[in-house]
Amino acid sequence: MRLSIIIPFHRGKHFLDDCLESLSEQQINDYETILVLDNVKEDIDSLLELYKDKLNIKTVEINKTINQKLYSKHLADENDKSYISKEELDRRGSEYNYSGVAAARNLGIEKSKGDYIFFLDSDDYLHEESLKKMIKVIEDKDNNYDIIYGRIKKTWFSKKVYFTSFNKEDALINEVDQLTLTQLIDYKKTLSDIGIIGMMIKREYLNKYNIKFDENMIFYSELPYLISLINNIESSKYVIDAFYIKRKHNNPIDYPSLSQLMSENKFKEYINAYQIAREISSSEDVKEILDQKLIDFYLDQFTKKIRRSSNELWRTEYFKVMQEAVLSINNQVINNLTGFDKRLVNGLKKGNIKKLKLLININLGFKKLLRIRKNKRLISYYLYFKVFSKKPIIKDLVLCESFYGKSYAGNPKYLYEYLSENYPDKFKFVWIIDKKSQIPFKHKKVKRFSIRYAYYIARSQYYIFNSRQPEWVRKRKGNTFLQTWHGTPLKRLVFDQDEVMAATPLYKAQVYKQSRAWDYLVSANYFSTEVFKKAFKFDNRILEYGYPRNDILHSQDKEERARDIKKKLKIPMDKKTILYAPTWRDDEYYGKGKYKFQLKLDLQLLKEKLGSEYLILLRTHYFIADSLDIKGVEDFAINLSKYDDISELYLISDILITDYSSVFFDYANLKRPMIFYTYDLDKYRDILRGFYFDIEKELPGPIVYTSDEVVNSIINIKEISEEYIDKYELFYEKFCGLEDGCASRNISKEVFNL
Ligand code: C2G
Repeated sequence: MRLSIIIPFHRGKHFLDDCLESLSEQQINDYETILVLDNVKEDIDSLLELYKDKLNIKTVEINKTINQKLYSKHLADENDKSYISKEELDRRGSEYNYSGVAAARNLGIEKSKGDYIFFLDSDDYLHEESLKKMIKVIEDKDNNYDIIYGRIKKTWFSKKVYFTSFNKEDALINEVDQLTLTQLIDYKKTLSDIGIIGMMIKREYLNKYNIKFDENMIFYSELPYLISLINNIESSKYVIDAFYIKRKHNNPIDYPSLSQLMSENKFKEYINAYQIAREISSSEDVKEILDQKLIDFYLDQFTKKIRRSSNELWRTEYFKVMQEAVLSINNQVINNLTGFDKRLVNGLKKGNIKKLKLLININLGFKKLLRIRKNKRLISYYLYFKVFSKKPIIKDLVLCESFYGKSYAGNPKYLYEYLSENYPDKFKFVWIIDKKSQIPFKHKKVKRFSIRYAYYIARSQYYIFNSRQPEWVRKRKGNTFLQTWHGTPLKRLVFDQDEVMAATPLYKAQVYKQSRAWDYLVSANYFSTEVFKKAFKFDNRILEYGYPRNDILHSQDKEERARDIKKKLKIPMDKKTILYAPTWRDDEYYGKGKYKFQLKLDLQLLKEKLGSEYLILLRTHYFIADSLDIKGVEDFAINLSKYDDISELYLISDILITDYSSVFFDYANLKRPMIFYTYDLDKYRDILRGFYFDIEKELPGPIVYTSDEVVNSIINIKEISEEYIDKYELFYEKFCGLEDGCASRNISKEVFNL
């Protein structure tokens, strides 16, 4: 047997699927895959069945095996303290639900037969040529390398998504092509990044020096292991184009990575791993690199814990551990430090926690000042925590926000207007809004993240928001948070999303934290209710009364309102109107909340074919930063992307063109025709987002892919509407069935006890 691939597995079947699939694409033969099962709770039988023969998979169950034969062998070797004890194994089983990768990897190696060992993690995957390239190098008789290692690329994405846009040449730009093992260690940002994944090692070499993972460690066993590996190395090689893809985990709630797991012992183990690694290292250069990284850890992370952590251990027990570690490091490393860094390290060495705390405060305060100069928001945060949150909550003060302060619109607008009109003296209102919108009734306006915003977000009793509040906002006793949300979901949300392709990959963890503060969540239909419960892991009160913003679509005077809006927008009354309101694309952005949009509708063509009868109203999503180009069609197209409230635009539109946006669920309340212009359907549905239902079956209008088809659909809109009558009925029943024009009243009554 040439090669043994060692994979420890604890949880995350979807990760493992990608991992095994990537192995099945390797162009190699004569290998075995050792899958070490560490307290696995998921059912992976069918997955294994699929790959078992192809990948020559051998499974080993860690608990069973250690308890049975191997464990007695472990015990027999009493001098060998690196093996896990039965008590420890059981303890870990109950505390973490697993035994740890160190034990799993040792076991995997023991059970394997290959001449070379390759370390692959079950949540990672490989480029199809990686193993072939590595084997070629390790079998090179002229050089006789003991260890070879490839290029690790990090990603948030699944294999399919990652390789869709992968280009080998691009991946190698700015990469050095020679890298010694010492340089590799230096290259890593922190001590915890130093590891052995993606390495191929000769078994002969491991045996010769009896190198094993220290099973006493849960988190950081790779660091000392790697150091003992390289201590005796004579010859190793970097294979730059053997790509190992390491996945970052975007769902630390259900599938935390090792680095995302929390434990009381973690810090001590970190220092312990460093100390062992340093002690056993035979290279002064390596020792110095490790020392430097320990100092970086102290300066970047530990000092913050001393200052802020609510856990006293950081200032007592852990402080001593840190001090002891730093006391024994190379003086040269400390001598090279300058300014505050040097003083902070010396402060630690002296061990006066009071003085050190003062120094840290000055240092971090100074750094903060520099940051405040660049980022004025920090003053607001500071006042929020230090001053405003300490003052009492103001009774009946209601804070409203729609679309992150971008517009006066959505459910909060209609709830606010209902409350203002019907209970004029009961509440005081503050609107978070960044532009100069006209807002009726008595209220105050504040800009998002301003100092006044920080004041009201700390002191309001009620919040009515339709999107997420900032992560740093703390819910106070006495607060009521009404989250109205902003649409019925077609696109998969939060925990139902396999991938988070948008600009904020840690979206799942953020939303989880934010949604814990919501007391009420508004749902427009039973379908949304079921989705929200699961997608947000939401178990507070869900209000099923329809959407307040849809009340006007059922109002008696909607014709009159439409005329007024048209007049205000100077839209000629003799023309029919088409509203084009597409959504945003998760993968096309300049940055958080700033998305690109390219108009794929041929306005020139539409004008030519439809211009005599229609006008088109263009409306981009509030995340879109690009502005639409309507040069040459100004007499046919009106850009209303900046208009506050899309619900008013529904009233004045005879036909809607959209794509995957939730606008169609609302527009359907009017029972007017809809066309779905989904030019990028395959990518959007299968890669970017995923849908909750089969749009081909359920949407109450034609799904089209070209501007020509859009034009044809509009020309034949009468026939098309008739064709879709039945589907429209079903769709209306399912998504608009709860709407009766009284959502604002019903929700207000319940939330505000009216
Ligand atoms: N919207 C708008 N103009 C657009 C698109 C959307 O004004 N061109 C508004 C509508 O009120 C819509 C809301 O923004 O209902 C949400 O937009 P979506 O396109 O559905 O996208 P998203 O913000 O991702 O919300 O559960 C719903 C989902 O979260 C979708």
